[in-house]
Amino acid sequence: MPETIRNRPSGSMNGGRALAEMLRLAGVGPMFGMGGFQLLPFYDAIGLVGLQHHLINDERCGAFAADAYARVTNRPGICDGTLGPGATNLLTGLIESLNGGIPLIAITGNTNRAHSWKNMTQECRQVEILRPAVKEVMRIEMIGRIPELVRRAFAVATSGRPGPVLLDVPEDVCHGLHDFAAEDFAIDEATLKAPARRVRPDRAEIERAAKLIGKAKRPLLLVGGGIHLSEAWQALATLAEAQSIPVAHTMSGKGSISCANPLNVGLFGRYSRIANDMIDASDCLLVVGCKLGEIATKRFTLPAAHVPVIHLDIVAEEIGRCIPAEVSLWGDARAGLEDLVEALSDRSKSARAARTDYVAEISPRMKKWEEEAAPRLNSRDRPVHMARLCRELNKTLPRDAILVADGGFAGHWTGLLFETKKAGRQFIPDRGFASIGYGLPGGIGACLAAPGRPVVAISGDGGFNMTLGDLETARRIGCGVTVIVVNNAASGYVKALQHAMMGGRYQSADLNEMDYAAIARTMGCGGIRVEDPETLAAALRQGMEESQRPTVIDVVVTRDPAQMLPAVDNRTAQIKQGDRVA
Ligand SMILES: Cc1ncc(C[n+]2csc(CCOP(=O)(O)OP(=O)(O)O)c2C)c(N)n1
Ligand SMILES: [Mg+2]
Repeated sequence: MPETIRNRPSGSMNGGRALAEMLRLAGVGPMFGMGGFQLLPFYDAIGLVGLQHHLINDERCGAFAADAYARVTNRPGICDGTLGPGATNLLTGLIESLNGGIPLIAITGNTNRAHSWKNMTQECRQVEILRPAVKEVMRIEMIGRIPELVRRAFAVATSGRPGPVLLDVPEDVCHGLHDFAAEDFAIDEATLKAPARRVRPDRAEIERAAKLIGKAKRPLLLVGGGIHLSEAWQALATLAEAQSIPVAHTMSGKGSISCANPLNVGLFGRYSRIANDMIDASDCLLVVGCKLGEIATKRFTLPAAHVPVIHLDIVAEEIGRCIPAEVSLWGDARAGLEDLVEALSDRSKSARAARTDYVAEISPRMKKWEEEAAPRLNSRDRPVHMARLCRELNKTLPRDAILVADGGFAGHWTGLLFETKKAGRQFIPDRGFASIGYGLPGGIGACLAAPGRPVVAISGDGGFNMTLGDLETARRIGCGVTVIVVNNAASGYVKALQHAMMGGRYQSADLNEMDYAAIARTMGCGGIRVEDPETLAAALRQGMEESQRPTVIDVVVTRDPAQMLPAVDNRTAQIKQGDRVA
């Protein structure tokens, strides 16, 4: 074990203390949870060992906050829940992390084993309920094994495709005493951050991929969220620039290269600027850290079957799952991209020369798209047009800002229109599970992960209502997050679909007209209501200047369900019965 780890305790201590000592050794950031009897010794030890923990008003929000913390840092986010309802409330958040490949450790209290299964209060089969929501469950059956199992939790959370781990702690394990030796407390530093270890794809497959790319006239990179987990931004830019290969990205893959990079062709899949057309005309697709799921493939209609696909992924069985791969590169994204750069290095100059006309297409096509979209992007409409809101975010957010986007329209509009100014995970949508309600807690987690950087969260009014109680959390912990509420007084996505597909018969789709800025002010937060798009930039700046308390910017957007769908020109959307448009 590395020498850098010092101050290891020894002697008799309870399980809760041992757990906290291990998390201290791991250098974890702020944790999120709500206490109960079973984990009390752990809570007591948190302050004693100098860790930070924040009471959250809903455990699901704790898991979301930990997930966003992990996305910013690539270090496991930590959340906890007490026996029973505390544990089951974690479920939705854990699935977000599982599907998104996000390293996270959840700690749950469980019943005292001397009395389990005798109608203990709040008891349920929580381990079985949570098992499919995590990468691995570790039930701690012996106090003395706490250090070993915490070590393993970090190893599982940060290795391969990262993911959430559940540490289930029976009451008697948490409260009981054990004599620990100093050397029990050790941790492998490599496992404290994803990726814990990097594995390189097969050399022969790299050569086959290089050959395919080498002879392609119109190769295209399709990049997903794996790029951020692997921190492969530089390797991607080097390959793309050395070989003149444009880059398209999923929502989670935004920031794979800066949106301002001339090789960026934007989002592909359900919504696209020019990327889907580029896919159609491509003769070689290089897919990196992307599962090619429903949205990325427009419900499995992209790409056309004849285009050869090279698929690079850390999960072997993900390769070829949705789209057959001509070449399978099983390994870490950064390592695989570096190997491709090397394998193609003697062909760089000729490749760039051969693809001069190809990459020269990008700028005029992106400009043409922008000109067509300009009336919406610059719209002075009242209520505010979503495209205008996105443009104001692009103009106002500084280079290092983070935008957290809730499920639903907030995510889809910004997925298409938000532009990062540099490479990195600066756009955080919850595309693992796309639950609404991620925006505010995700904003809290991102804020704590990135002190000094402006964090803006964008959420629908429905999603915000779901988690409004945790505005109190943000206020209490002095978190300067700016929360934009896209206020359409509706479960807008549902209403837009009912408009398009059900002949305008609206069922359970309307919300009350509310002023969320006024609610925020009542809760001791900043609150600004925006009805005029010309005042958006000033409101955003004011929100970002507040570093000690949250600001809610309530943006009144269209109530017309015909105008809600997040295509750039939603009037062109052709919806057939049974289709999913958005
Ligand atoms: C927990 C959860 N329930 C239901 C959905 C389905 N859903 C997707 S978008 C949406 C509308 C949410 O309303 P709001 O947050 O106001 O966003 P809007 O579409 O109005 O912008 C719903 C219900 C979901 N994604 N997550
Ligand atoms: Mg809404």
